[in-house]
Order: sequence, then C-alpha cells, then structure tokens
Amino acid sequence: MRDADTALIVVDVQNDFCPGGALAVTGGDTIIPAINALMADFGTVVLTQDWHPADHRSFADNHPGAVVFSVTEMAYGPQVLWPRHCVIGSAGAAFHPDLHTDPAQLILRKGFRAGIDSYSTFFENDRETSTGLDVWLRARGITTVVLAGLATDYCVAYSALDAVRLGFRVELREDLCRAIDLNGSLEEARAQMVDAGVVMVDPR
Ligand code: VGL
Ligand code: ZN
Repeated sequence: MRDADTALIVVDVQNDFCPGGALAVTGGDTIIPAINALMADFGTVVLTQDWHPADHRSFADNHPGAVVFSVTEMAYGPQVLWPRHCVIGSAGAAFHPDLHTDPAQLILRKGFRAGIDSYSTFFENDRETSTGLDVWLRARGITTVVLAGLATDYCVAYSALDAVRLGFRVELREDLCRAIDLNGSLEEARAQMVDAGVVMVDPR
C-alpha cells in the first residue's frame, strides 16, 4: 500500500484510444489488467476522460480541407488536428470495458470546451484554465501523484509536467503507458519529463 499522501491518476483509458478506436494507441488495451491491480495500492484513485463536444476545434473535420495530424495555430499556440475522438456520450468516449472504475473517488472529464483542447488533467491547453484537480488533490493531502494511461506523449506527459509545475512529486509508470508517437513526440515528451524531474518508473 502506498502512503495516504500519494494518488494514482489513470489517464484516458477510453475505447477511442484502444485498438479499434478512432485514435487508437498501439497496445493501449494491454496495460489495463496491471492498472486495475495497481489501484488496490492507493487510497486515492482518479480516472480521467477526454470528453469533447462534436464541434471541438481539435477535430480535423471541423477545419474544412485540413489534413488529420497536421498542426494549426490556435489562440493559445500550436494544436494538432486529430481524428474525431471521445465525443461526449459516444461509445468511443466510454472507458474501456475492462477498466475497473469502482475504485476511483473522482472521474475527471476534460476538453469539453469547443474552442480549447485539454491534454493535461490539471490545465487546458492555454495552461491557465484549471480543471480543479489541483485543489481537489491538495484538499485530500496529496503531495505525490503516480501517472499511468494514454497517451504517454500527450495527455500523460502534459499532466506530468503540470503536476511538477504545481509542486507535486511525480512518478510515471512507463510500463503502464502507451504512446501515439507522432513525429518523434514520445522522445521529446520523455526528455521534457526527465528534465522537469518526473521520476520514470518501469519495473519490467
Ligand atoms: C489525447 C490526443 C487528443 C490523449 C487526447 O489522451 O493523449 N491525445 N486527445
Ligand atoms: Zn482529445
């Protein structure tokens, strides 16, 4: 059992990020049994869901003529244009059916504002609009967060970097994450996390 000041955050283990989904991450479903087992070690478990309205500006098909996985400029900076994924209420937005959801005290949804993407579970992509998770964790005395889930190089990495910035001690279970790896994004995200002081854990 981990200390009471340590929370597990399981990022975006949803159908659309698993094989067969709209933005499938290779091997995304293979991490689920070990994540389920890991939850038993934590007194605080948070699950997150990417949760987009149909007119979300991160969807390539909401930008006429735009190519999927191209990058556009938004008010807050560069934004990858993704295939339509995790639409509110859709089967793709649901948790993978194998994921245990009962141990979680909080299910946090992010990315529901049409004009702004939210990779991180702490801040939307303007790095200013808070999801409230910081305050929720602190109110429960959490000082360390352990991250697992999808995708290593986007939602997990942004969450890890924000958590460091907010003053949490951060561990990333590399064996329990899988990456999209778009144009070297995994290597870049990993270097940024190591630089920031994220503790990379891989017991494999
Ligand atoms: C994610 C791209 C778009 C993720 C979410 O969960 O990593 N990636 N939306
Ligand atoms: Zn998304």
